[in-house]
Amino acid sequence: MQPTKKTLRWMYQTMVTSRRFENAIEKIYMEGKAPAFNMADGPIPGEMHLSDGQEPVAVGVGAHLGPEDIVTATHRPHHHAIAKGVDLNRMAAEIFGKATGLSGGRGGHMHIFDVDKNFACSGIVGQGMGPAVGAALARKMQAAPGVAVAFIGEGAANQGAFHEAMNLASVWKLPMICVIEDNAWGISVSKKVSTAVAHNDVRAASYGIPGHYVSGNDPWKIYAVAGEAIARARAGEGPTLIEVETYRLAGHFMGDAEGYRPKGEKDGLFAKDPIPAMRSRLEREGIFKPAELDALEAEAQARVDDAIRFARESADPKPEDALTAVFV
Ligand SMILES: Cc1ncc(C[n+]2csc(CCOP(=O)(O)OP(=O)(O)O)c2C)c(N)n1
Repeated sequence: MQPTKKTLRWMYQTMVTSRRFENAIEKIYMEGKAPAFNMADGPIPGEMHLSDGQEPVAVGVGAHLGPEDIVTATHRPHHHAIAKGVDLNRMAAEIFGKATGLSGGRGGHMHIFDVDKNFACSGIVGQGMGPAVGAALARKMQAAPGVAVAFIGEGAANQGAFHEAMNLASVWKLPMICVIEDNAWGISVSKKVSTAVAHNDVRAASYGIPGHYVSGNDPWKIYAVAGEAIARARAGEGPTLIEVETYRLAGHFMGDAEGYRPKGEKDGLFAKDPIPAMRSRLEREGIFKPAELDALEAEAQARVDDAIRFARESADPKPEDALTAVFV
């Protein structure tokens, strides 16, 4: 299964939008956080986990998803949210803690919820597995169209919730896909010392379902493997487990000194940055001319600038609204 030119345009532009958005967030996040790094200061309070380098996973899978499909993501959710079509202005406002944010500024960057787009994420590692299985079960019981995709990190695959959810998804033959983003690190802990198997796709055997490992952070390969798994789920044939090798170009969160990285690792990862790599393949194969790609990038930047402006100019939540939407 190969992406069409139209799909490739969307994939490339979505990757660039995600990266430019994060570049902007990264800069603004540091405002007001010097000389002492206090997470609560500045226009973007709280922790910040960037997904730079992991964009191919979001677009390779997201290219197969429609509005009826559900995505549960992680504490590193921006690329997934953008690929699922979450409103960028309201997402930016949520990250800034503004009243116009998706949750009125209550959630922040790790809690991007968009009911209209069937998108959710959580700061709790492995949390999205249960809701993805629940959503897939609901679709099946209601004979409604739609698959559920749970994105998790490779660290989360050692969580109990992962195993319980995969087992039930298989027993009930649910339209669910688990996509593990293997960026090699769970905070500062290397996968090599935390995980008993080299690649988590082999764990699919424990649930009697297909498992696939995709190397190289390659958008084309991810697209092909995800397409097969999603078609299988739509056909009522049950879940699939996919692990994708990807790269975390940033620290675990902003403020991470990354002293645990072996010397030279980052340089090696930046040399494999998937965005310039995709651009050069698109040019080399004559799929897009450089000027067309420049135009796609300019459009992505304009969209990001607009979202940041919207977030900055939005009002803070009012103290008297603090208890709205709090269930007691
Ligand atoms: C249940 C739970 N345990 C621990 C944490 C603290 N924590 C936050 S991120 C993280 C590492 C996650 O690693 P991984 O799943 O590989 O995702 P990545 O950060 O690499 O995207 C941990 C342990 C948490 N948020 N939730």
